Parts: sequence; structure tokens; C-alpha cells
Amino acid sequence: MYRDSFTMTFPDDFLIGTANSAFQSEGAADRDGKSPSMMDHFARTHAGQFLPGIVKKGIRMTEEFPDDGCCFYDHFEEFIDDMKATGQNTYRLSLAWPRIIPDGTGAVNEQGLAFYDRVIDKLLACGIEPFVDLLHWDLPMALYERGGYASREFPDWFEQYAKVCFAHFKGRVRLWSTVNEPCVFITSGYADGRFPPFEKDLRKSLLAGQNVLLAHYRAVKLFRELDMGGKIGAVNAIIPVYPADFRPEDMDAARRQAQLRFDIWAEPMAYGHYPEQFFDECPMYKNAMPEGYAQELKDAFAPVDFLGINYYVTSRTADDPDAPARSKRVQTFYTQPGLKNDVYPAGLLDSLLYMRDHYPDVEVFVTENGLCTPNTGDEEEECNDDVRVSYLREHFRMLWRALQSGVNLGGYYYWNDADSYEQLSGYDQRFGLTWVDHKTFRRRWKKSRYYFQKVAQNHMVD
Ligand code: IFM
Repeated sequence: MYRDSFTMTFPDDFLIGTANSAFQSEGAADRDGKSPSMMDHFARTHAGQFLPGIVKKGIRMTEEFPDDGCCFYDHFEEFIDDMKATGQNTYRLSLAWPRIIPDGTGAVNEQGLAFYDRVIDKLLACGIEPFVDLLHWDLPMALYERGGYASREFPDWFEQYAKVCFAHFKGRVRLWSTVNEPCVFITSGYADGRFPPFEKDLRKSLLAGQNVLLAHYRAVKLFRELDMGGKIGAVNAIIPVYPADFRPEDMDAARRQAQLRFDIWAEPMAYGHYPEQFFDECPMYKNAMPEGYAQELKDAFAPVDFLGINYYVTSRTADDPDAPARSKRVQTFYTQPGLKNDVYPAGLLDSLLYMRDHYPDVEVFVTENGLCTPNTGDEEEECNDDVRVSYLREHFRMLWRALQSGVNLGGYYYWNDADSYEQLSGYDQRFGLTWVDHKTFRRRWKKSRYYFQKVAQNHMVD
């Protein structure tokens, strides 16, 4: 593409916005008919496992439940006014299934739908395109008790829930995603034991994963049948996995690790099959798959319009014949000078180029990308977040390069809009562009939000 300067601008229709999820932002965890979700339950009963970071720091667990989030439920109008003032043209949110159908199946809670009506209508009135996730981890506890994701009934339950949401918001919501990061709520939850429900059962995790994919297909099919207009996809976390050394064995190990974390979800969503090469090289996984899995996927397949990728970290992986997937993470040495976190902006470009090459038929959105910094208790320090400004700038530059390189990229969502509840660290780590006092819910724009505003308003990065 011809360039006559170094100015980096984004196309007019490129979406630039922020994101958050229901259970992390809304609060009002037990109000107006909402029932407990898995996340509400496990944060209480397994706090030590769920929040290892803060347990280490000795913070009192009682203050670290997702009950309040950033109080979006009560203050959504002010949050959305801020989004409008930021100049963003989109916002990614999730709907809380336990707020809409408290028992998981059956009766609909009109108060729950009415809350999302107010949110979506306000977003539209402000010229902000809602991007709506059906499920961001907060499965109704009632369904967990009936077997949760591991139940063969899960696709039916999800389809019923999707139908309620699609019918209700048809014509107002044009961008839909079915699930967020199954590699976390399924693989880390059922195989690695690091996430609710903290199980270590490979066979069960693969069955639960298959059920989630079938549920996803059902929602996509329904979306087409109901002639919803707009687009539907799903969101996966991507980790660019680089080989630990120059050895071919490490290159294969890196590929397997990337397949295990990402392609095992993305390929079925885009093409209706798992990466079979992975199963062929890792019989431990193949042997634990449910009977007839490949044909079952093929028969149920419904392709997505887009895939969302959530990019935070990279990985370095070495061959290890004794490790699951014959690969083990050794180190991540791509860090940005001056930053404590594992931050590597070029990993976003690598991920987007990977999407261009491996998923050429599918549009991509960067559905999450963000930097967390510690809750220091010092408002001035937290609001003068130069580190987040440079984080944003460097990642925006990578988006521009990706567009120049022919990536079919529709938009970018910074995670997250405002300081909220965070998995593994409660309120101790903060990603927000808006600072939130978790006692009074007073809000204040951080320096990064003023910077984001310039990029969003000008559709350009400096
Ligand atoms: O807060 C989470 C979000 O819920 C899912 N993606 C990663 C974020 C940061 O850890």
C-alpha cells in the first residue's frame, strides 16, 4: 500500500472501544432477581485458590468478592457518558445469564432484561455500538449443580438462553459473541485446576469443551435462523508461543502449545474440526476425547463471521516428552524495557498475522488487550499511569501495522473500561482507563483515558 508519510490512521469504520464483563463490573450480585453464578459461588468457597495473589499479600478475603465490581449496575449511565466523552464508537459487555434466567432454564427475569434494555438503549443513544457476549464465565450456579458444562444438556440450555437474548435484542445489538475464553473456563477449570471449578480431569475437560463447542454452534445456527442481521463470533485468548531454542523439536512443541491453548477452540469455530495434527502427536488427549467427537462436530458445525482474540502475554516453550502436549513453558523474555509485566506489543502483531494466515476467511477483532497495575492506595500515582499510555500507544501501532499487512481487522477493545474485579487478584490489580474507589465508587479518568480519547477521536495513533 502506498504511503507518503509516517502518520498512522485507522479506517473510519474501524471500531475502537473498551470492554468489561457482567460479573466483574456490574455488582448487584443478588439484586432484582439475579441468582448466584459459578463465579459468585467459587470466589467465596475457594477464595484461597481463586485469589492466590492476594492471599500471598495477606489481604482480607471478605473484601475480595465480585459482589460490587465497579458498581456498573447503579452507575451505568455515568460510565456510558464517559465512554461517549472518550469518543469511542463501541463497548463490549457481557450479559449475566443468572440475571436473565435465574434458574438457568425456564422463567425469564423481566427485571434482568429491563436492566440490559436501559444499558443498550443508552449506548445506542450515545452512538456507541454494543458488542455483546452471551457468556463470560458466569454460568448460573443452578446449572453447575445440574452438571454444568460437562452435562450433555449444556447445548440445549445455552440455546434456550441465546434464544431469549436474540429475540429480545434483535435489531439493537449487531455484534454478538457466544463465549469468552473457553481455554480458561474449560481447560484451566477442568484440566489444570486453576479456575472454577478447580478440577484436574482431562477426560471431563475435553467432554465439557466439546459441549461448549456444540452449544456455540447451536447459538450461531439460531442467529442465522432468526435472521438477526449483524455478525456473530466467539472470543478466545491467544498466546503467541515462541520456541525456546532454535531446535526443530522446540518449534514443534511451540506449535502444539499454541494449538492446545488457541486452535483447539478457534479451528472448530471457524472450520468445524479440531487441529487433528495435535491429537495425532498427543495420544493422551486423543484417547480422552468423547466417542465420535469429530463426526459430532462436523454434523453440528456452523461457521462464525468473526473471531475475537484476547491478547495479553507470550510464551516460550521447549520440547518435553514427559509434559502434557509434549511441551513445557520455560520462560518469557519478551518484556518491554521499563515494564514489570510481561508486555510484548509485537506479540499482538504476530497474533494478528497468524490470524491472517491461519484463518483467512474470518474477520478478526481484538476483543481484549490491557495492562494491570497494582492497587497502591495512592490515587495520584494510579491516575498518572504513563506506563499504560505507552502500553496503549505501542499496541495501537501494532494494529495499524496489521491493517497495512492485510489483516481483516474490524476493531479493538481495551480491557478494561474501569477498575473492576479481577480473576486471581480481586481488587488488588487494576486494568481500568478509569480509576474507581471501591468503597465510595467515585470515578476519575486516568491519564491513559485522556490518551485513549485522542486516539479514538482522531482515529489515529501518534
Ligand atoms: O479480567 C480478565 C477477563 O475476564 C478475561 N480475559 C482476561 C482478563 C484479564 O485477566
